[in-house]
Amino acid sequence: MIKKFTFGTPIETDAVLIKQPNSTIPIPYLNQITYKELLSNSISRKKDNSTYEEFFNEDSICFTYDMEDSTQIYGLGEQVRGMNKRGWIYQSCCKDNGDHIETTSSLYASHNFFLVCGGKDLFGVFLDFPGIVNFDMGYKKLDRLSIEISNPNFTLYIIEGTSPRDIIKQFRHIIGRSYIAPLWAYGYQQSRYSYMSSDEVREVAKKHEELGLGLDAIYLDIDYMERYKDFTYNKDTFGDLKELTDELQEKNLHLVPIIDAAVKIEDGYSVYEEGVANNYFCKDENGNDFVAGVWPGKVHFPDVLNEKAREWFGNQYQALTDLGIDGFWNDMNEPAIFYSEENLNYVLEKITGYKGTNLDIHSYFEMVRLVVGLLNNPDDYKRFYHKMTINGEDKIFRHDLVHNLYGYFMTRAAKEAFDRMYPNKRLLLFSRSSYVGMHRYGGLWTGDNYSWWSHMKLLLSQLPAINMCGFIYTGCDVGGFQDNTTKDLMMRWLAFSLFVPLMRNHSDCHSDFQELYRFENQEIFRNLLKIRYAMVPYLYSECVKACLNDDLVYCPLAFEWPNDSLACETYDQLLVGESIMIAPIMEQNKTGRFVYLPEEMMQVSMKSDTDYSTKILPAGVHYIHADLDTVVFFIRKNHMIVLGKGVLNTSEISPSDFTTLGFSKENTPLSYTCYFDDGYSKDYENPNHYISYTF
Ligand code: MIG
Repeated sequence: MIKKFTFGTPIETDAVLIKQPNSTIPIPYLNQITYKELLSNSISRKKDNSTYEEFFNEDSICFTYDMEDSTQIYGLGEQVRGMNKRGWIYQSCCKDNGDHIETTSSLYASHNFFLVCGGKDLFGVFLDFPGIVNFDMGYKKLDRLSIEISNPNFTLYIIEGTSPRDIIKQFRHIIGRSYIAPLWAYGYQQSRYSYMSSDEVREVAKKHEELGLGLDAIYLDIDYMERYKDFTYNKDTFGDLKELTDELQEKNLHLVPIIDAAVKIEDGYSVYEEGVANNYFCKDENGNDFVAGVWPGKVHFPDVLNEKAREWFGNQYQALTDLGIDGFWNDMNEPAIFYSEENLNYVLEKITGYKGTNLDIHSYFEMVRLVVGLLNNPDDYKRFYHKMTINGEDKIFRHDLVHNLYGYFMTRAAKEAFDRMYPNKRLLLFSRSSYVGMHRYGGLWTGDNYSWWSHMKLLLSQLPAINMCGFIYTGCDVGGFQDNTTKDLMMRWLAFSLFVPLMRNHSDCHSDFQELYRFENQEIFRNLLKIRYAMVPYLYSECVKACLNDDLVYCPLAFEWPNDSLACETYDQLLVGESIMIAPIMEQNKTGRFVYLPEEMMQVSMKSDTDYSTKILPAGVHYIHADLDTVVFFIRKNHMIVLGKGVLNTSEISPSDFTTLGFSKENTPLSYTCYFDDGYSKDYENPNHYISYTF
């Protein structure tokens, strides 16, 4: 049961595809109060920079909900902290934020859907509003949930159902089918900021081939471009890009270039010139093209919220698809802003004023703050404008009101263009920034994590939340992006990520190279990848089915065993699809960990796709041992999976090789419906794609 409440005149985000009628009843569960009332009824805190209080005012509307001790909150998609979101304040304000730490409030995405369960009430909330929102899940007051909406124009959905999963499915149904990635996107992928030439890319392919390390894709980061200009490539270092993609294609390897949001200002650069000529860039207050600084220096932002500009920007991808490229990652689309020209001039002038003065505790830090504050300054969101056509009428919106739509609409631009260019072929596409609705156009990766054990754990918390908000094709930088990884961390991260659709090793230019062939003892890495490839038939099947059925791939134990208090507090294990539970080892110097089994399960310990053992364990807490060379997972009672072979590329996956593994109690007959298709066409409904297995 979905109830919709419209406030003022909301901006159409296209998040919800199946339109709902307005409810006339009072809003259930939530109390409406003003922002002022909310603050007067809260302990006062020092100004918290990350919550952008300046966006809130007299008009801001808040809703509160009193939580019971047992209330749990799940959702909010890509966010920091644990699986149960209680006890912190989260903000929807897409941000280029490399600090994925506990005291952060917003990362790159804004996913305004959450679920309240565990107490007397069970309901979901989706707030369709593309500007700044706070979700205080018990921060200002331990037992009070508050939704703080900076602007009075928005749509609120309250979703009721029989179970968490039922509510999520209803929500997913109205927001439309999730993007389905091609099969090759489920292979192992290698990235680096940046491979600097075609030959470096060839070297990665060669090393994987020589050492028997499975591989499906290699990534190009910003240095492949000519002076960081989108849709160009550096003729000196990547002059043979077409030959490169041809060579890779012969080995069934894909090349995946990055595209940044901002377009370099440079005479003679066609994207810049066309954008200016047709008014496709965001404007400043005076109607001039808004100037900011990002990688290439001065840039304009394509106004992807505008339909015409979106179509034009999407068409630009053809410069690369024409060269045989069939996958992209969209970056810096929060959008990330190093500086706006206006603010830079202001800061430079201020700084000159410090010259010759005696910088003391106040003035010194004021100066530092000015400089640091250039980056992603929220005031810059008030300095540019979008033009959207609504019911045939052009409307101008200041960026801060629609901020969270930018990455979504950039990715939509690309996907809509791909659908025009390749009506029956799936391309790989994922984005750093996103909003609910973008899940129909591409996947997401979780951005600049660190080579920290805690960031493996962060992914585990994020996976179910990201799924809940519609994103099925997802993953993080395996091994960690920033700082140096270690061999054991990489092994454990792979052992976990082999259950995650996007399994991409990516690292920053300032950190050590971390391709698997850089480490000693290839045997273990080779086997971990073989297990991954053997797992792809199950993983791909579960992911495509989740897209087709509006379902989750990753499910918290609390959703499956709501009356089991220990299961409800198990935040470091996950169900993966219908048959598997994982409990990855996410701490260093451990050869095992405690695992809670809410019911009898079968432990599978794999050293390779062919070398594994199984054992039935009773319900309860167990200390499960797994050396660095071993992947452990659990098959649920009366469930089964399909396993492929430990091949080296997804093109070698063949259903004739599939075997089954299951745990049948007292000879209960088991069955599993596996989805498998050619991996790139779009006739998902074809019944021939379903293979039934029994056990
Ligand atoms: O702020 O293109 O998250 O994956 O390597 C750095 C360079 C810009 C951020 C992306 C990261 C990528 C990097 N980009």
